[in-house]
Amino acid sequence: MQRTTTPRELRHEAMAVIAGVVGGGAGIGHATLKGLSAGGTGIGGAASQPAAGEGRTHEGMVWIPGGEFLMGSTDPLARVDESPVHSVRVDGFWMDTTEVTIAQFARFVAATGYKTVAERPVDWEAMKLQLPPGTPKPPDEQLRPGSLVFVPPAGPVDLRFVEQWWRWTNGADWRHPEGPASSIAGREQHPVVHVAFEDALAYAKWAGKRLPTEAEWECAARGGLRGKVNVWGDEGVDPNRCNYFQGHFPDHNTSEDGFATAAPVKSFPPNAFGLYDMAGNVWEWCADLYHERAYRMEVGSTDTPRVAENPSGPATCFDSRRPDEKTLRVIRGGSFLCNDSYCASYRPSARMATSPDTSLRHVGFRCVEGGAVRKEAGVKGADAGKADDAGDGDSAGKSETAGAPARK
Ligand SMILES: [Ca+2]
Ligand SMILES: [Ca+2]
Repeated sequence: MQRTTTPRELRHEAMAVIAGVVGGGAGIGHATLKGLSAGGTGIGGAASQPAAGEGRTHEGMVWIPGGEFLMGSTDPLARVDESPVHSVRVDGFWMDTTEVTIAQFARFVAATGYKTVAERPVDWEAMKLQLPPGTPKPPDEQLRPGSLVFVPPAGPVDLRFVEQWWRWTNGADWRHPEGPASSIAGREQHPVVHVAFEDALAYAKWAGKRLPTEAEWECAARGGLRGKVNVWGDEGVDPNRCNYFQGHFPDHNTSEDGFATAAPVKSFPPNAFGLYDMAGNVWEWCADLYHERAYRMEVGSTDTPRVAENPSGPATCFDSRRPDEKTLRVIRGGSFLCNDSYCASYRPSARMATSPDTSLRHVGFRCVEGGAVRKEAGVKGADAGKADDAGDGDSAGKSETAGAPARK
């Protein structure tokens, strides 16, 4: 399996890179954090569709019927954090049919003056608290605003070392996807990228929506198909299905699907629920904290597994590849960089963890509205618009259902 080699750069990891911090590490994340010097590492229910609220039309959204579905996968491509496959029941909800586009995000920024994380200078005082003690402060020019841009290497590289294709780029942000010399002209229908978790939350709040829980996201991606490998069924991926990476990753992209990077939304067929790009194009932020044993904690004893009701993720975060990280959030769906030799994360069950302060060329989001989520830390954090307010302590066993309705 290609378990350890998916890029999950942190903004502060990027700072560690440019700070020249050197050290060892077991997982890609920590290898990156410590200077990139070491790698190694069917919907059944029939919830009725509510009428749109006063003044709301749910334009650009589709109703996702609630019900019970099988979450997770044991397919040969699946990773250990996708197990166990378990029954989950979610209430119905509205979901954006596409990733949030540049045009939509531009309207939000025009209305609010919002500045994304990538557009702000790096707060070294805050960042150094997350780095190994004694990490030297990078030169001031390297604390200027920026983001991580994919730059393909000239030839084949060791896939353990993500710095070979991810480059910290001053001036890269949602208006400048490839760096300061690039622009979004003509790309209004592309998904917005270089958005950190709090940027996605800010947009969602402005739009009167929220980020999906991981369970809602997977339920929606599966489109009512039960236990299938891909959002279209069990057939393998091909260039007509979604925007992913054909060729030899990361140095030679043959772009048989027509797109070397992000594609305009709706460039590929929708799933059975009418949702576009739930496989590939850009990754999508979810509300939940990432925990690699989240499913096992959710279902409790495997002898008498219980059906998870509107789960909102664990109260704490854990990723054994970077065990010091406490605020990692889930991203879903894979991206234009997914390749079978690397991560195959266009599968609806694939999970990935990303630091909330990180923005990347291939990460965006979409929003939901309505539904019901349990009140737990994962969603509380999303609801409060903060990325780091999850409580400490092992959350195993804390999966009691509160039955609280969603914020909206
Ligand atoms: Ca492609
Ligand atoms: Ca996507």
